[in-house]
Amino acid sequence: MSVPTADSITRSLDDVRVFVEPRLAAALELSGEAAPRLVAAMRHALLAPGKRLRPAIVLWAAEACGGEWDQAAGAAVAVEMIHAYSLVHDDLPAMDNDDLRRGRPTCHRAFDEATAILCGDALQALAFETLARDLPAAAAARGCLALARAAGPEALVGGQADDLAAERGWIPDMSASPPADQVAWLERIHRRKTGALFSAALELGGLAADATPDDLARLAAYGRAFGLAFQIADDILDATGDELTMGKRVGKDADRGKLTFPTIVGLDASRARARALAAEAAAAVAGFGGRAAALDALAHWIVARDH
Ligand code: GRG
Repeated sequence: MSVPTADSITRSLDDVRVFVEPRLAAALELSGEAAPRLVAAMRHALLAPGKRLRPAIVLWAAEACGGEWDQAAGAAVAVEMIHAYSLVHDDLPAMDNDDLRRGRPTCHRAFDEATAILCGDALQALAFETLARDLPAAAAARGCLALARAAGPEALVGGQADDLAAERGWIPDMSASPPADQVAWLERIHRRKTGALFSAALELGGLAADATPDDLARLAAYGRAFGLAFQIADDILDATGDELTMGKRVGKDADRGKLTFPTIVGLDASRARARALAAEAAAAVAGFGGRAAALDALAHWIVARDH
């Protein structure tokens, strides 16, 4: 498949936003039992202008497997809720202590710390409610299992906890270890902290479209390569991007002396690895043919983006 232009993937992501954002807003139309300040914080976190990569991946995975976007809409909303919750908690003073997210004040800045904690808690629970309600029963059960694993102690939360442990000196410092060990350690963090949710998004899209085991295996292979490509690109952008385009603080990894791909292997080798992984991801879904055009385009774009 040909390498996409930045314009074509931007248009495809725009289509996803037009489809998914009203559904995100509708998911937050809660009964009067939900506390108004909490709901306002949830709206602030979930409806802020994100790239909506994870919902896009859910919808495009469903499309690759011959499904319709409508079948996968609830799964797309659920994954974005988990992602938004993780960003809110990651930004908290006890974690990264950030002021800017998606070009806006972070949740605890716009509201307060306690409300931001509760906002994350509520988004996480609502994600599973949405998934359980919107998918057919068998797909919902498998989908909840996949999402719970991706969000849990062996993935998102575990990766975050180890990242924090390294930053705070609770585990031995890796900086004196051989570069290959540092890369292996970093990949293990990213596979859990970032990659697992992308993999869950792919699986959920497949499940919503009633994918075959072979199709799910292709999506899983795409997810493994894509997740790492995304993270290497994110590390490169943290080192080279600007705050205005990114909508968040940049250079913070270097400021904290954190291990990143560019600090271990340099910018050129990081770019080469990210491009190789993008090609690997695209190859994994080549068997879907034209139905995986968007996933193919996304893999190439993710390593060439500027935000
Ligand atoms: C607090 C349990 C818990 C986990 C936090 C998501 C996360 C784990 C930390 C965020 C910090 C970070 C830079 C993570 C790696 C890359 C990442 C997830 C970036 C944000 O994703 P994008 O670029 O963001 O898709 P938008 O805002 O466009 O959705």
